[in-house]
Amino acid sequence: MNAEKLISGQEVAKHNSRESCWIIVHGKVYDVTEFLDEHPGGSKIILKYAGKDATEEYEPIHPPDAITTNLPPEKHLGLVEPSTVEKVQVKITDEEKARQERVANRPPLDEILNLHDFEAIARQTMPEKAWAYYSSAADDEITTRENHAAYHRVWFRPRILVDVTKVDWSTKILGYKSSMPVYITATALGKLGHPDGELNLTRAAAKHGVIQMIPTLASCSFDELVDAARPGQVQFLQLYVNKDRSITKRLVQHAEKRGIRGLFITVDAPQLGRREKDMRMKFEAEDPSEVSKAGSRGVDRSQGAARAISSFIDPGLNWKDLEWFRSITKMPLILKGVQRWEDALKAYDLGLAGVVLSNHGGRQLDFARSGVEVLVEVTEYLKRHRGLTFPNEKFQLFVDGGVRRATDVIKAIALGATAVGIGRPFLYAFSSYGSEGVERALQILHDEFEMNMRLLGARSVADLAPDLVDASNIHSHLVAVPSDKLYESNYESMRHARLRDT
Ligand code: 173
Repeated sequence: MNAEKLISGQEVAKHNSRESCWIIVHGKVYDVTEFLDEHPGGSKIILKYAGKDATEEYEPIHPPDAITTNLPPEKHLGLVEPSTVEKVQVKITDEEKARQERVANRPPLDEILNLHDFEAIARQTMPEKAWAYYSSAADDEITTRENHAAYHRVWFRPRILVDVTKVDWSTKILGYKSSMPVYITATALGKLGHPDGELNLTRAAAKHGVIQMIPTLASCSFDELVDAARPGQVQFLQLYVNKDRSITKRLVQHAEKRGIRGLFITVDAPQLGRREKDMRMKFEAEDPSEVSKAGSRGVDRSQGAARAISSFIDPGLNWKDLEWFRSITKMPLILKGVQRWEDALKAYDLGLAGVVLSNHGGRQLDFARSGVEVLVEVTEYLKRHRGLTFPNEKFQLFVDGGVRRATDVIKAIALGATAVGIGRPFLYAFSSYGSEGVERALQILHDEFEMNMRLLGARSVADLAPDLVDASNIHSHLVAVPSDKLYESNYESMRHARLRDT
């Protein structure tokens, strides 16, 4: 690597074609000519920045070291002389202007009363592409809606005349203190929503004493997120397993060295689901004439933002690999994305620390069941086959997907979960309000816990037992349930393909 060499912006600008394509990212110049056709997101987007500074486009959708790990050192040409680079002029469209106005008019945080509110604000104020990426889910989005709806099939059986002057909903997750039975689950590409990306989560988690699960595909670098943690702040890591196991091994061992307390291996994404809102957004962003000119070299239109950058994930990952994970790390291993009791039982028999009953926020297999429904099945069968009772310190059950209220969390805890993961609502909170938004979201949950624990007659998490809920309808997908108006008004219907403008 020519770390010292200084290159002028004018020199970079000459290399602006498919034949010779240089780009600037974070002040460094790279020759990406030979990489164009290998770029998982297609060559067209790189060519748009040929000879220019691509940092702003690059940043939200790549981990900071993506370029350095994928390009051989001889393609790292040197540093650009900053004063010589012309700023890429981004055209501000009328739509963008209108959006910025909506951002300026967002309500003050004290008017946000629940987690649905963050979603409603984000939907109106986030850049369209970011909203499409975060909110989208697989196929007809049946599972993503079911994730929330399933909680409506669980009803409470409160205890009365319990002294609830003091209530305490703090707990332990994998042995680590948490101010509530909630953790911030992993969601990728945080900088699509806010320039500080996942750092917003790290900061708010510290203030509220909750645990953050760092995603493999964070927009911030792993070390940045660990460095930003306060002394003693607990973080977990979500892991996508690379086809190249040496990369995964390095990542895992580095994480352990940096003090990560639990490794959540994603097992529900051998291939990324089709999220049509995300895909259509990309499709519409293309100029159709350009795409047909580019022919087979054009961007693969079948991909959305997520799919385009997921090609490193190993679809060959299987049960036999778990022994290898145990040989490379002492961190507790948890499988994230378990969807049937048989697999939970296997994980238990292998001595893993737990499982997350999850369908990836409905973004993978449509018609996968909700985590809370699978929870009921798992506790029943693990009791029957191994005599286990839950919550269980040695084998912990987690649930994520569709959680918007402390009552949702309380239902899952009463049914045997140790804690519940929340993803999108925190993303929406920081996209509109930065880390203060996440703090507000956590405060709202705090207030909801306090009230609902009292009203249920539960003084502590230990009191949250199955007798507090009636989940007898959980497996029935046909019962009429009153609809959740706040949620429904945020839920965005899908669209069909449209005729081209002529
Ligand atoms: O759900 C996702 O979008 C996701 O997990 C992912 C996977 C690969 C790249 C980006 C996001």
